[in-house]
Amino acid sequence: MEEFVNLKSSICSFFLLISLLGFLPLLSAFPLPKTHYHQFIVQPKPVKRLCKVHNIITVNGQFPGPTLAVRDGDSLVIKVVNAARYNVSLHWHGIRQLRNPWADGPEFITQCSIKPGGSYTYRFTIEGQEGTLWWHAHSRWLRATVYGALIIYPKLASPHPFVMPKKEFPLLLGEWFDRDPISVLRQALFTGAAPNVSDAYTINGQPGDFYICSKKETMRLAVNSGETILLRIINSALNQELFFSIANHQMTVVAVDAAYTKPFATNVIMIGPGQTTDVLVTANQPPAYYYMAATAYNTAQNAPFDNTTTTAILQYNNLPPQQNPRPILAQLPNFNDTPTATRFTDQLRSPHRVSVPLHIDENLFFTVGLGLNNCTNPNSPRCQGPNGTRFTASINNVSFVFPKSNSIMQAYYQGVPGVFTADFPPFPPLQFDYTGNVSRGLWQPRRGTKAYKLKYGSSVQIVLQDTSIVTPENHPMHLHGYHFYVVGSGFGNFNPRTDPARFNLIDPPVRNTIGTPTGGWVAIRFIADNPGAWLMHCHIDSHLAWGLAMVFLVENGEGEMQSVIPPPPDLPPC
Ligand SMILES: *[C@@H]1O[C@H](CO)[C@@H](O)[C@H](O)[C@H]1NC(C)=O
Ligand SMILES: *[C@@H]1O[C@H](CO)[C@@H](O)[C@H](O)[C@H]1NC(C)=O
Ligand SMILES: *[C@@H]1O[C@H](CO)[C@@H](O)[C@H](O)[C@H]1NC(C)=O
Ligand SMILES: *[C@@H]1O[C@H](CO)[C@@H](O)[C@H](O)[C@H]1NC(C)=O
Ligand SMILES: *[C@@H]1O[C@H](CO)[C@@H](O)[C@H](O)[C@H]1NC(C)=O
Ligand SMILES: *[C@@H]1O[C@H](CO)[C@@H](O)[C@H](O)[C@H]1NC(C)=O
Ligand SMILES: *[C@@H]1O[C@H](CO)[C@@H](O)[C@H](O)[C@H]1NC(C)=O
Ligand SMILES: [Cu+2]
Repeated sequence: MEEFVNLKSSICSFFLLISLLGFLPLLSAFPLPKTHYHQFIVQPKPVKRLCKVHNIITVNGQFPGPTLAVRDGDSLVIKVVNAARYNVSLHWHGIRQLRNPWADGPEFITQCSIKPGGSYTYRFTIEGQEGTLWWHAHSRWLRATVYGALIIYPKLASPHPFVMPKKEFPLLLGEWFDRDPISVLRQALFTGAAPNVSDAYTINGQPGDFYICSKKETMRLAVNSGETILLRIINSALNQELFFSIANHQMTVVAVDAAYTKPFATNVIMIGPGQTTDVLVTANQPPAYYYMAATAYNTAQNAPFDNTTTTAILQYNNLPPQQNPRPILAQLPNFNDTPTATRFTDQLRSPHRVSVPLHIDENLFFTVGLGLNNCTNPNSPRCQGPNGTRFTASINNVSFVFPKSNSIMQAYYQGVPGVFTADFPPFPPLQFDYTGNVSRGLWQPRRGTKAYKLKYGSSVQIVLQDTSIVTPENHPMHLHGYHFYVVGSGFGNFNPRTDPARFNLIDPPVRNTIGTPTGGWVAIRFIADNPGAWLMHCHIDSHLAWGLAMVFLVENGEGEMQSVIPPPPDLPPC
């Protein structure tokens, strides 16, 4: 730690000296990347929400956790100390972690978790990324309360592609359980039924005016009439896609998932767990208080969901005297308004022409969806899913089972057999009418810890196809270690003969998490230029727990800079 401090203070005095001498132009001509040192203590903290005190798991006692703010090119050194009673690991969502899967975080994929009393230092460098990302626990359901924003500013000399407002605010949308979220998961995994839904949504940890005992703490943003602000909206909810809007104000979308977009104006955004959306908002309405609100976009049929609404307040400074400060209500779409969700996502475009891979080496077709496991004794307390079954989920009919005693990356790197197999299927074992009336006999997937190997540098297309098994549903799919181009999407079954002709190969958006439309498909492309073991999974954590995941094993390339770096000495023991 001492060397950190010394290094930091010497860098600081260097900067101080330079600026004192008035050499700022020199500094911006040769911007120096910085290393940011942080200590994250994972610890319980009593927090009162909805009239009750819960001892939640936090980082440094903060909820939401600390915001990390860095520049492109900077490095982060984050010592995570586990002072909680759960195993924990942290994931830096959307950071590419080039050649450095050891810092990615998902437990049993790239590392074993940090045991209570243990610690692990995540070290990584931001390479060519700017915008809004976030970090969260990637172990069981700890991310219900263990999350925070990760903001990457452009390098010193390089401007934003839009006029950067003076004021900016991260808005972390979350989900609050009026009980210990780990026990909610534990109960669901025992009974086989769907987990209890949350009791509130939150904005920066606060439920807002529409919930009991919450009004005093509602999150407020003060704005001056006429000014423009940047909102960095992050969906950190555990299990729910959300609509977000602001009363009487349009939003101009400028980035998603730390990738800039062609700006467009909208009254509402749809944001899935794992995704981020940056919007500009101009305070161009009569001075008053306006609600910012989020509520569920829910596509699963006959399934209970949290149908409450969270709010924060956009409040104008200098209200005229006697102005009634009761906030103006925000308009939100109906819970199942798929046309509005689709209209929003269909508008996303990269700002300019981008270099989409045109020649495809790996043409993958993945069915994603739920399933039901039959029980020998349907009356068992462990079979409380529909008609005495247990819920499951799969990709290409393989329900992913996490290893229990090693991580896939360590097993791969050290050549330890028996942890996983590299035979994940590139297409479903059976062709059927995926979004039609699927015969009940096909609803039970097989279990497996399977990875799919990719050659370094290969160009990959994945068509993610939702199924109607149990229910059609929008699944927000997240790929670790990469971002990808979203080249096309549609409803019904993907047609390989006609649909590719409509792909956007000019200016498709770049993302790290993409919703598979309910009863539809989405196509993504990327170059496999980052060696390592990379999880792809549904970011609805109940689906992840049921097995909606798979792993890409990207092999080392031949060049010196194309191989995974050696694991750090303090990687947690398995
Ligand atoms: C933590 O993980 C280890 C295996 O890595 C397991 O043996 C232990 O029971 C876990 N502890 C808790 C508290 O979950
Ligand atoms: C889930 O909800 C049911 C019904 O409200 C309740 O009995 C049960 O205790 C809840 N589960 C947990 C883990 O709190
Ligand atoms: C929300 O769901 C509850 C039951 O789950 C129901 O009683 C209530 O009417 C619903 N509210 C709205 C606004 O749909
Ligand atoms: C459960 O059984 C009932 C009656 O046989 C049937 O109508 C329903 O579709 C079944 N539900 C599921 C999810 O299989
Ligand atoms: C779905 O197929 C089953 C048998 O294949 C049939 O009994 C059922 O009526 C069909 N349901 C619908 C909605 O078409
Ligand atoms: C599971 O049970 C359902 C209805 O009871 C049956 O239609 C289906 O074929 C069974 N699936 C398997 C894999 O046994
Ligand atoms: C999935 O695999 C199981 C077991 O092999 C089989 O019973 C089922 O029909 C398969 N379902 C699909 C959709 O391929
Ligand atoms: Cu899902």
